Amino acid sequence: MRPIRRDHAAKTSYDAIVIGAGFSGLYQLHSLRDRLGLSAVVLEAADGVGGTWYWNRYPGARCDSESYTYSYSFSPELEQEWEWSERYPEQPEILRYLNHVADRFDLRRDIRFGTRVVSAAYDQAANRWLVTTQDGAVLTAKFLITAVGCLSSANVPDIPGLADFTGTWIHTGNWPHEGVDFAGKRVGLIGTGSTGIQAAPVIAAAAAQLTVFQRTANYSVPARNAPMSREEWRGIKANYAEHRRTMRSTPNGHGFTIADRSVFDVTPGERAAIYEAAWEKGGLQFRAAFRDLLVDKAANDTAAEFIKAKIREIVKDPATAAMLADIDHPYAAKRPPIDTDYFETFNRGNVTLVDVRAAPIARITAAGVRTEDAEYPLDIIVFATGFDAMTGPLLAMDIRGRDGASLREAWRGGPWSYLGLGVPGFPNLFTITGPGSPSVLCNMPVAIEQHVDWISACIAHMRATGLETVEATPEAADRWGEQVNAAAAATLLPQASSSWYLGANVPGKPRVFMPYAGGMARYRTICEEVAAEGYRGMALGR
Ligand code: N01
Repeated sequence: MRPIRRDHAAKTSYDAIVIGAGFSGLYQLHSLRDRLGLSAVVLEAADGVGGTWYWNRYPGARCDSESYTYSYSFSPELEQEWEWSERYPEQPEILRYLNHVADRFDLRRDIRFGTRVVSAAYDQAANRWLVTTQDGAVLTAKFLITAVGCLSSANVPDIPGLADFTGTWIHTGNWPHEGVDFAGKRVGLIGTGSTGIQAAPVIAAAAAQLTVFQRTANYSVPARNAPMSREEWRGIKANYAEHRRTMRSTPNGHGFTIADRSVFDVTPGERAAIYEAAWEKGGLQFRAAFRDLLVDKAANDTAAEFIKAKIREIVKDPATAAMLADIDHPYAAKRPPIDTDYFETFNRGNVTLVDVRAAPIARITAAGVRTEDAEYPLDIIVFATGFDAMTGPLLAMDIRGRDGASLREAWRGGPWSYLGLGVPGFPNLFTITGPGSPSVLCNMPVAIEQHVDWISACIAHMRATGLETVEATPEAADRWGEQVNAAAAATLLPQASSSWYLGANVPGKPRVFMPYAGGMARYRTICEEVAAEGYRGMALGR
């Protein structure tokens, strides 16, 4: 029997409001509505589902998790019916997958598209969240769940003169749906993070000229993307349960485990052979070649040197190679990109690398980009300049908790959260993959499903026991903050001083290491213990 269609235009009161219809919001809606029987609505700014994969349509956009691991695990039927075409899924295919999920679980009828949330305020007397959308509508719910993603607030740097540019400029995170025609164009690409590294080879192949403006040189390992065969899929599908167990048991939620050996357990010759094999295999797995790469600088140096030597070997022009290999941070201390022919791209006759650390961009002119020592005429500028990560998407909304206190104010010194899930002073607000959780340090679907399951179980518990409010206590958030800091300090991650993990890419943003670096498996156990101990660290009210 088909469910009765709800008239969203008339309905304004729900048990739960979810913000965002990406990976998180879709599963959260399914969990609340179809498992717990709650009335729930998803408010989504875009005209379709997909979140990050709806917006990031830039050329070369592809996931760096292996496709069989970049999917939901909650439905064995879904698992069996979907096959990815490549080792790493491309953006259009991921968007197809998420649309398939939305249809398969009949989710669209409870999603309001084209609906941007501007504010949310907790009404203490009524124990309701009042959520206001850009068009002025007000919806209310007992529970408010943010599913806004970690990397959804595009960061366009405030470079003087951008308004004067007579060509076209685009941020990769807001890519036009109709695409961009690079044929015959002089293109400038600003940024060499994961996005710039994915986009550069594809733009170079289409454009007349590509100028890459590099401020911080970056490591990258070949993805070794390839089509996947029916045989491979048969094997994966037959062993999905085992794959999922592996993914849940590792620190990073991927389908591989970290080798249980130190860089210094092996001879230099053996080490070189291990790195060579990992380079040939490709992908993020490179960082799992030894267990101490992310915790011991001397160990990390060996991986860093290996990759730098590869860059010098691949890139023919020695000056360009030197610029690309002049990397100032430990390997994987910034999110490590993987690529398809990134370094090879600099061997093309139509590609130029410009060092904007040596001579920074002074301004954008009507004709292009002017650095402190040269002018680069351009038709198109592509900003691959990243995001106001993790806190940005939450603080883009005016969220107010008890007594009208604002989240922006509460987080003035950096995110203050318990488990990255709940914020003191903001009852019945849950933040999926919020700051303080493993999130971006984990294969995202694994982190997302763990959060959605935990939140859904918490709400089910409240309903079963007649609880009305759940709220992180300040003491628990303080203690968790100490654990987040300690986990980061035990690794080399904070050593990348320009990293978005630290908020360092956004002027004025507090420098706080935001994700929990203690590992997804450990985090999962902590969350399970918290729940088993009656939601330790959370105040529960009737
Ligand atoms: O952004 P970034 P991204 N002048 O912040 C430079 C995920 N992702 O979009 O390092 C000149 O990493 C900046 O330079 P610097 C993934 O988690 C995943 O590439 O600040 N340059 C840097 O080079 C990733 O980490 C996939 O000195 C400026 C670049 O812009 C995250 O998204 C694919 C500048 C920004 O790099 C973000 O990646 C793509 C300026 N004023 C992304 N401002 C997958 O494969 C900034 N830069 C899943």
